Amino acid sequence: MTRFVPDLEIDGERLLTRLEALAECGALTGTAGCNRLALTDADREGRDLVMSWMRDLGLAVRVDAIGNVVGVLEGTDPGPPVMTGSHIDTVRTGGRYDGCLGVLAGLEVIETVVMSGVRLPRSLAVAVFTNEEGARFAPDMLGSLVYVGAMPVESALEITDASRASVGDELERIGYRGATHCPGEVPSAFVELHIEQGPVLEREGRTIGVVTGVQGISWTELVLSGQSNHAGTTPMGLRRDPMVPAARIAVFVREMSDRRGGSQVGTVGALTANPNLVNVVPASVRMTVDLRNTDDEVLAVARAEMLEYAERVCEAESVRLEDSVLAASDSVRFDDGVVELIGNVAIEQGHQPWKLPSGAGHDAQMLARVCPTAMIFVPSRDGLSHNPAEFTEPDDLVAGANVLLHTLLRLANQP
Ligand code: HGY
Ligand code: MN
Ligand code: MN
Repeated sequence: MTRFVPDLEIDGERLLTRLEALAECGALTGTAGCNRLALTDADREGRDLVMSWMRDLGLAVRVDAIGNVVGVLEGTDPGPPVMTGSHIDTVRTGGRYDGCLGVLAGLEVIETVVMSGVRLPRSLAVAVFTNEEGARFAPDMLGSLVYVGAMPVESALEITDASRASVGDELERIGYRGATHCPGEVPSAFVELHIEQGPVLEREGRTIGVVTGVQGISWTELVLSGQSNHAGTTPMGLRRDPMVPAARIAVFVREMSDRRGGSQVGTVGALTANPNLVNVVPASVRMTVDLRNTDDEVLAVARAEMLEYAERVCEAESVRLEDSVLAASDSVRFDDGVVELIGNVAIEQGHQPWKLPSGAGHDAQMLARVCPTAMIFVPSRDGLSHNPAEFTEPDDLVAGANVLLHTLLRLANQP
């Protein structure tokens, strides 16, 4: 017998306590934030903690070949699960809610169902996807990309970080190179709860955001090679200094994004000189360019314009330019039915939901390739994220988890 129990609510205290406990793994001392880069010891600590909660709940827990962890509460009927989840890896100076809210709220929803004794037709699954951030191993959303079959696991395992450590070796080292096959089981639907990481919900005074899609993302690595030389003895006219075109490119990315307007954003987040010494004209400079836009064609033109400019300024300095793609994901439009369901559930719970696209990348944009998918946002204070001061009001965290609960209950009751 299956029934929809309208009065179920999550245990807010349990959710908030777990968010605090997870934030201790890789805590950035003196801040509220975390450094839990993918596949580091801190990431393992966080994974172990979340897996212990899944096991204590009696879920069937699987670890797949790219380290994705999936906990499943079996339904009464055969068939694919309704899935939720997100990631627990962070950037080096991350906050405590980015990704973690989606994983722990998903676990909380399942625990609420277990404690209620309600048996649902469909299974409920909560996933911890590997390396969503892409901060250590590019591209981002790597675990969910492999889960949906968009990248062979063999290729993903060979990806290396700046110290040449590979994903495969690091998974082995932390004990998360699992046996479960990739691609993973296609869910009947996927819903991800996440902090907005932007200023919109706070500006509009809304608690619940219904996410309509994710913008396109392009990450490019540029390596500019000139000639290292003595800072004091080398006349300016004889220099082949890669730092000069690098600086010009960084300013160009800002000016091009401002000029294009609309949803165009551009960031030079990483720039390293080699040998990076005060009295040496650099031999080379490695830098990254993150461009995003809701329109894939405009994004492609913006990237081409940036590369054309980079070639021009490098040539003027007799500097060699090498460019490579670190990440490229098209924009994604979420499923109208799931978007509508989330909006209806939010309204039933007394909210005035606000529809918006996501500026940040999420695992949901990969799951959207294989099943009906959408996301729920809750506000970020001052729109801040990828910053230890990232903060969302506890009431908003709990409100988002309750909208997730009833969205998943509806989906799990569907034949
Ligand atoms: O870069 C992103 O948007 C995500 O945080 N990985
Ligand atoms: Mn995230
Ligand atoms: Mn992030």
